[in-house]
This record gives sequence, C-alpha cells and structure tokens, in this order.
Amino acid sequence: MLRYLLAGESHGPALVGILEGFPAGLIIKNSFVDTELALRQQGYGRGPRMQSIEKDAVEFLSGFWKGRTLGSPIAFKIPNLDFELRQRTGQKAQRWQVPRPGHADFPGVVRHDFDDCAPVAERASARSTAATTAAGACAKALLAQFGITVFSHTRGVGPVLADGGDPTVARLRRIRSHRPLRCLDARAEKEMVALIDQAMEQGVTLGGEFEVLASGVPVGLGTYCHSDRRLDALLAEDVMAIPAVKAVSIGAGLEIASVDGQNAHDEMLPAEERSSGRPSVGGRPTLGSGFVRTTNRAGGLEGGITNGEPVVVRGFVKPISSQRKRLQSINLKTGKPDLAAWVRSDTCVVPAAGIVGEAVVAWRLASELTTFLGSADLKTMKRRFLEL
Ligand code: EPS
Repeated sequence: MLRYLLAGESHGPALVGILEGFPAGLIIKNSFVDTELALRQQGYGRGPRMQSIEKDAVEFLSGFWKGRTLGSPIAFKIPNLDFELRQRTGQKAQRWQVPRPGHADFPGVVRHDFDDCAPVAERASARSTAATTAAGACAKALLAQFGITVFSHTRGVGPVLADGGDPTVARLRRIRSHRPLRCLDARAEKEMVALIDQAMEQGVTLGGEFEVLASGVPVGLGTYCHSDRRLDALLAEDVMAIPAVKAVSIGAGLEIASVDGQNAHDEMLPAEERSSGRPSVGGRPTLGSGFVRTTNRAGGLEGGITNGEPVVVRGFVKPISSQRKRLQSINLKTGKPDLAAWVRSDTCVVPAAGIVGEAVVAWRLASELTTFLGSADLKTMKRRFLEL
C-alpha cells in the first residue's frame, strides 16, 4: 500500500509532499516528474499565472540514495514562483468578503470560522494539484517498471464532444504534448479552442469531460470482498476528489444505464475472433490469453477487481467558479448583495484535470500493485510479477 500527505498554500512558499510505501531500488528522474508538471500547466484556456508565472519543478529532499529509492519516505517540494514574485514586488495577500458561488469560499469561511475568503482559497485552490501530479508521476515511474501506462484525453469541452475513435496507447502517446487540448478528434478540438476563445472574451468559464486509460494492468487488483476495498469505488473517490470534478464514471459509465443486458457487457470470445470484432479500448490483448474481449464497457473492472482490460475512468468537470463576468453573491461583512470576487483565473481546466486524473489513477494502481506484490524492493516485486 502507498500513502501520501500533501500540504501547501496556493500563494505560500511551496507545495510539499511525503510519499510512503515505495520499494527500494526505483529510479525516479526529476526530468520525468517535471514533464508531467509541465503538462498539467499547459492546455488551452489556462490563465495568466499558469502561462507566465509558474514553471513547476520538483525538488526531492529525501528517500533516495545514489539516485534510487531507499524504501523510506520520499519528501519533495515544488516552489511557488508566485510567492517569490509577490515577495520581490511587495504585493500583499488579497482579502475578500464576497464568496464565489461554486467555490469553497462560503462553506469554508463558516466551517473554519474565518472572516475572509482568502484563507479558504489558499488551500482549496487547485494549485494543490501540482503536488498531486508530482506524487502521481512517482507512481507512474513505478508502474512503468511493470509495463503499465496511464494516459488521458479530453472528450468534451462545454457542449462540444469529441468523436475520436479508439483511444489506443499509441494514439494517446502521440497527442500527449503537442495538441492544445489533448483531444483525439482534431476537428472537435478546433471547435473547442474556438469556444474557449469566445468564453475568454466574454469573461466566462467552460467545463468538460476527460478520460483516463491505464493499460497493461494485470488481472486481480482490488477485491469485491468489502466495499472499501473495491477498486472501482476507490478510483471514483480519487477522481471525484480532484477540484472541480462533479461526476465520475467507469468504462461506458452512464451509457450503460440505457441499454439492455446484451449490450452492456464484454463477452469473452475465443482468441481468434479478436480480429473480426471491434478492438478493445486501449488495444491490448487480455492477459491470461485463450480468450479475448472485443469491447471494454466495464472499463477494466468487474466486481471491483481489474480484469486485464484497460482501466477506463472519466471525470466530468464543472466550469470553474472564478470568472471575470462575476456571479451574484452576498457580502459576508455587510450581508448585502454584491458581485463575487475576481482577480484572474483560468477559462478551461479540462486538460489539466485530465493530467491530475492520470496522477490519481496511477497512484491508486501503484498502491494496489504494491499490496499485491509486496513493496520492500523492486527486484522482488518484478520477480513476483513475472510469476503471475
Ligand atoms: C485557482 C486560481 C488561480 C489558478 C490556480 C487555481 O490561481 P491565482 O488565484 O493565483 O490566480 O492559477 O491554479 C494554479 C495555480 C495551478 O497551479 O493550477 C483556484 O482558485 O483554484
């Protein structure tokens, strides 16, 4: 099992994390983590802070010896460059009394007895997801040792939905870094970009949908034996905990509710029938061979256990509440109607949320894998994996 604790305020000196449970002997390159951090920062529709102030980079503080993990807790930090900028230019922390509807501002003030929304936003801010991404990158480095990859793509922005065909690992890898929204459907992506431009001009924000696919996952992670160990439930919790996510689905998700039982499952067919059927999501043959599935409606999870097909999780993101066209709210000091606070914000965070989705899915799968294989050292884990 892996555990982590993350901390840090959006405009404080740094985000920090402690990761526990990694085996000894793993190489985690800073450059790999930084590439993941950069992907989270990018994506069309990000605001001024992401575009021109931050350049997220991880600093490992403990847990390594001669470039490999020790099996002891890993500590890291990601400095907030916005903090340094504020120090240099003498900018004071912002204060505001008019909560943004949809943000944690109002319930956070009540919950923690603050007289101002700023302290709520400091920790409720999605800035914290940079640390989540760094933790997830460490998990990805471990999963890579077992041939497991975790990638995401944007399925929708506002009302525009992609029709991108089969999200194979090769295609997901290809669109990873040079497409504005990491969308498999180039035509829909153009429409999405135009929609974001329009929203930016109007001072409003846009939500959407991302999908995370984990390929190469062995059969048998998770269990149906108790509700809090079902892997589908745990993944749903992980993705739901990403700021701005309002719904999560596994595999075909919501679409399953409206079809009959003949069209809701993934039949197991003799291996030779694979070529005649629709390729499975992720395009990877089922482990254990002898049979194949030509669909993956279950999203790689049956009874809360991985079944060897790619694990597929979708997240549905609301349009973020900070927007230039300010919403009606109440001034907490005067009790009078007022317009919600706004200083600067992103317009669309769907691709960024997809990268965070990858991070949390990777973390959960790596955690389950260490439970499955033991985690004292990488060599033993690999030997046990080959015996599966
Ligand atoms: C965020 C508000 C903005 C975003 C921030 C999330 O920050 P600021 O208040 O400093 O303008 O830039 O996102 C990040 C900093 C990030 O790293 O993703 C919010 O209120 O959630």
